[in-house]
Amino acid sequence: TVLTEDDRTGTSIETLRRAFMDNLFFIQGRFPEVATKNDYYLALAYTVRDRLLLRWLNSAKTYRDQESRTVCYLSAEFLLGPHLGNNLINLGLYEAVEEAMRQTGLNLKELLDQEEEPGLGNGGLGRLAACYMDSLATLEIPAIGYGIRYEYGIFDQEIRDGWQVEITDKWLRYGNPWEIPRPELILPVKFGGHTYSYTDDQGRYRVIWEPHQVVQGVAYDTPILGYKVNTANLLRLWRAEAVESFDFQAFNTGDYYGAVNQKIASENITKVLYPNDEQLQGKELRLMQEYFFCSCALQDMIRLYKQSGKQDLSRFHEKFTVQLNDTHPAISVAELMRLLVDEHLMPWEQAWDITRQTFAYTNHTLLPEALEKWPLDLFGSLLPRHLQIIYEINRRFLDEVRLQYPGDNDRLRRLSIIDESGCRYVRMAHLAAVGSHAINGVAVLHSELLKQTVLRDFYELTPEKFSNKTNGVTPRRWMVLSNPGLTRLITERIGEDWVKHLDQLRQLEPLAADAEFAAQWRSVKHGNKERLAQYIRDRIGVTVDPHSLFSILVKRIHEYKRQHLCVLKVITLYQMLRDQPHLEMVPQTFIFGGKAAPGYYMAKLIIKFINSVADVINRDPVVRDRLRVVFLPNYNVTLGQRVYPAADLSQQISTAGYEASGTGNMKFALNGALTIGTLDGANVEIREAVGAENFFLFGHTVEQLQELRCNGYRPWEFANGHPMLKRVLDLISSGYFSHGDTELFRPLVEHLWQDDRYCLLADYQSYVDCYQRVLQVYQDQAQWAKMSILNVARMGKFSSDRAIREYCQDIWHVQPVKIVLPA
Ligand code: 26Q
Repeated sequence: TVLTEDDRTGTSIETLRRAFMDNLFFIQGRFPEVATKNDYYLALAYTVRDRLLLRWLNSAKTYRDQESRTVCYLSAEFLLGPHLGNNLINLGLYEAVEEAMRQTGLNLKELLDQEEEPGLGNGGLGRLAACYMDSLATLEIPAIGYGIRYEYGIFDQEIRDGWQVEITDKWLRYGNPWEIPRPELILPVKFGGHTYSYTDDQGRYRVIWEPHQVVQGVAYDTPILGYKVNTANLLRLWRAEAVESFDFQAFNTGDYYGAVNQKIASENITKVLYPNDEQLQGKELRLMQEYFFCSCALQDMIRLYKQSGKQDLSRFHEKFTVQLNDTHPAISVAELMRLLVDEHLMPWEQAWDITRQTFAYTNHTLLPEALEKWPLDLFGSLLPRHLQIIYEINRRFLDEVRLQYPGDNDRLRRLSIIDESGCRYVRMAHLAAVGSHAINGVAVLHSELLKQTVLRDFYELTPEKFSNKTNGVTPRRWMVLSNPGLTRLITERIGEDWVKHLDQLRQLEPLAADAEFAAQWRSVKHGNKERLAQYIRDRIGVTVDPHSLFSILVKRIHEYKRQHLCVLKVITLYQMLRDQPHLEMVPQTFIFGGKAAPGYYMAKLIIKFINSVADVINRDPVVRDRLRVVFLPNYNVTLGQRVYPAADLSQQISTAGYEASGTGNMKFALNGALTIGTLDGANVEIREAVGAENFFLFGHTVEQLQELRCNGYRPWEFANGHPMLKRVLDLISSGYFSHGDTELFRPLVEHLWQDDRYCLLADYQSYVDCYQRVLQVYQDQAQWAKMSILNVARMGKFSSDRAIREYCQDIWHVQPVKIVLPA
């Protein structure tokens, strides 16, 4: 049978090997003697891609024939991570390809390392979109992800002299074998200019938008394969180009330079990902990015709808359901209205009905400074027609509110899509809320706070729209691919069903009391820690002991996430060792990683702070082997895959009420780390799931913080009241970690002392006490292993499959569609 297998679709080791050599020769144009690792990587990627395309084309054809209802996930970010390993896992070809490479004298792991990850996102929100695409395909749900094909993704981070330095991410420099450009699939997007209205010959009021500039969106398609199914969905990312007529115009007007400038301006729209998370920047180019991809997505959906033979758009919402990943694509609400009313001549009321039934909105933040709002003049000059449409949406909306709450002008002001409290703004969350039939938060606590704070008035108006959809992560990438040791151990005991039905992990519960299993469990963890230790040695030249407790804090750097609280704890330990050089202490390794937004001064200072403290501690002979501190540069998906499996302790220490959900917390716990955390975001639900006795809880609750603040929070009282805390702060201020420089960290300490918006000092004592309990338990390795096993056994809820099932049932109302490959 091997000989009759097709080179492009066959899956035997023999065929894979032949196809691989073929691709090396005919696609890379290389013979083995001169091939580089990258040539080999690409030859393998193309081999895998062929198998993907078979499934993808069959999926597309099936969806088209069956006119399947389709989920469109609109997101400004998709943080996919490397494709090759994941696709091998999902195709079920990992072992076969590993063997085929071995027979060719190559090492699959080395080839996997060649792939430059597509960093088309900042952090949690973008990674969530990627996990959801994986689950949609695995659950065989027809879906399209729409987003932006940034030429430069999130910057690469280097650490020089302890400071973050940003390097541009040229992820496309060696080509991208996973995408298929669609140069013939181009759509026009207008910007600026003005509108005029007239009454057409049928007596209809019509508005024409005469733009100042037109760019075109070009589609780039990436297949997203489900796990051991034939479903491969579409991720369609848009790149901005100058319109076709550009060359022609240049020729005609003779203004060659001006025309080339125009071309560059067009292409700038999708040049670079904005590297800020959780803090808004009201930049024109950002608004252009948002509108650009939303317009392309909606035009594409209308095109697909019409392709299926229907001309009249009255059932658009039956064909498509659109999820808005935060407010970044919220302009879609106005854009769909514009397309339906202006371009397809639909009456306003009908268009509004369709629009509301089409969209649903996920909120990811409560931070006031992260809520998107656009200055009215900027908005109006870029999108004049949309501003008119938004005014009209708002006028009709506020009329309804007035009926329900006569005379309540304050409520009108609070609900209005236009913020008129000072400078006037368009509030994107309000636009999303008014234009959607469903609104959700991303963890139980967050959804509750959403209803009490940011969207309170909307909740009072339409409580039936609100629900919670607790985030989840894909076990394929975050367990099977990244932690093969644990995967093998689990599968040996309970079979392989758990990969698709993560609740099955519960079968591990009885094994928590099994000494032999626990020993194997610990040995898997130890192997993972050894590999991370090796990486740390290679990468930053610090030696860490894999027998020490690996305590890990990796995520974007932000004051509310409180990386510096952990540093205060580290300094506390250090202080104890200096006080009592012979103190017996559990050896500990603190590992940090994360990027700071380039313009976020405090976050960058925190990185410098971590590195400076690490420098002093790692050099000081007094600590001997009891304490190590490491900052891993350039934390990204690839590095996450190394880090989660090696963690003993997961640090989830944000101020209660600030972390909408967190998803790293889930990845850690699924890989057997125990959590030290606050009652924030999904921590609350993780603790509930694994059992309070298997979770290290500390810190003020949301309610306690509220009370603390009501009574006037005075951080200095906490500092003065705790001798150790005061000593720690004084040591920092003394310049001990900054070569005697008493200025360097002054802003940090001063800020804590005076203001401490995120209440580090209020939670310090509780954190330190809790840590003592952690160390106590860690000394009992059997107990620790038992808790670790129970954590994994009870984490099934946090699969993104569960989350996607909930979205499908409650919001999208879509059914799976089986894909069958032709015999
Ligand atoms: C907005 C306007 C202009 C420029 C950038 C942005 C921007 C970009 C990214 C604003 C926010 C983000 C990202 C937010 C984010 O990642 N939020 C996280 O979402 C996760 C998934 O729901 C949650 O688990 C985290 O708690 C939340 O912080």
